[in-house]
Amino acid sequence: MARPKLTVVGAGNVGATAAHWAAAQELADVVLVDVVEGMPQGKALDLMQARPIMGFNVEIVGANDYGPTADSDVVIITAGIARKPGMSREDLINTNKNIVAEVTRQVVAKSPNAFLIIVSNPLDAMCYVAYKVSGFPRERVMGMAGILDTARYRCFIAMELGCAVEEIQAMVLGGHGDEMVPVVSATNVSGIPLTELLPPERIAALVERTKKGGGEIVALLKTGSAYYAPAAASVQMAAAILKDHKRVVPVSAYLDGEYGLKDLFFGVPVVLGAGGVEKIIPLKLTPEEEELLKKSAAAVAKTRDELKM
Ligand code: TXD
Repeated sequence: MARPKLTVVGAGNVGATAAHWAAAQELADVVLVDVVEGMPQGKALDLMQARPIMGFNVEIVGANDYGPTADSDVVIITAGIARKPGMSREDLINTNKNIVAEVTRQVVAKSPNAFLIIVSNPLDAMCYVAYKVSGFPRERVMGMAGILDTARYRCFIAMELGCAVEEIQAMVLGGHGDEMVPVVSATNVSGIPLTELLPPERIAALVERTKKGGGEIVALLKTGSAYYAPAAASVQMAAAILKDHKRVVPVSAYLDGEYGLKDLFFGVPVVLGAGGVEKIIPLKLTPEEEELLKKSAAAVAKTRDELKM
């Protein structure tokens, strides 16, 4: 039986790291595409040469064209520019809109049945671009943000409590911007509500750090944004689809009335499996959380409108 094919467009920090992790877990054969001549080929060859040492057996190829991507099962799109200190994700909109539109056109011409996982920022708006340009059904177009933001939140809680990260169950919903909503009412530690383990002011501090989690790393790196955790989150989504894991995770999904929102990509809990976004799960929120989610939706809708699509 042929192995599945995963294409990663943009062989920069997130893309190359995603290729690395996908290959290391033998998830699929990997095609790395970038506009920079020789770079994706070089990274692919380097990864191929890591195989005898690390002991994984998949093919990794690099390309500057879409020929080798034909009939991909899943395509992760990371192409575009990343934030530098002082920039918001929204500052990237004009450059990345054109890049994501062009990449999507090329991808769908070769892989009409693929699932698209968008990573480029501003995330929810770039999902909208890929959705419109691809013409794919909404189950097959989604954005990676919620798994990453939730991982940051879980990480900060585990650090605070001095317990294993696996014990923290949580959800960060809404747009992938400063208005994202870590849902405290849905946060527990092995079933114990977080509110029973930490005082409100400590929880508020962890929520705040989560919301600014991407910016904290941009400020430290100075030349770009985070990539290890973003790549890991993207690969988890690809794995959920390729292996029909039916994970219940937050992703940016196209809403058509769910959560009271229409024609908008927004971070919500979904079931992610072989059918892509198989189900959007409604969540009971506190009135305060509802209010925060509304604010986040307004910010995402504003960015979508700036696309003029
Ligand atoms: O949570 C999330 N969704 C995110 C999003 C987390 C981390 C990074 N996030 C965004 O992903 C970030 O704001 C950027 O918009 C993308 C990619 O971030 P990365 O850190 O990987 O940026 P790099 O290292 O600059 O890589 C981008 C690559 C680079 O090699 C370019 O040459 C390439 O994209 N690129 C293209 N490839 C193919 N086709 C076209 N047109 C193209 N244009 C640029």
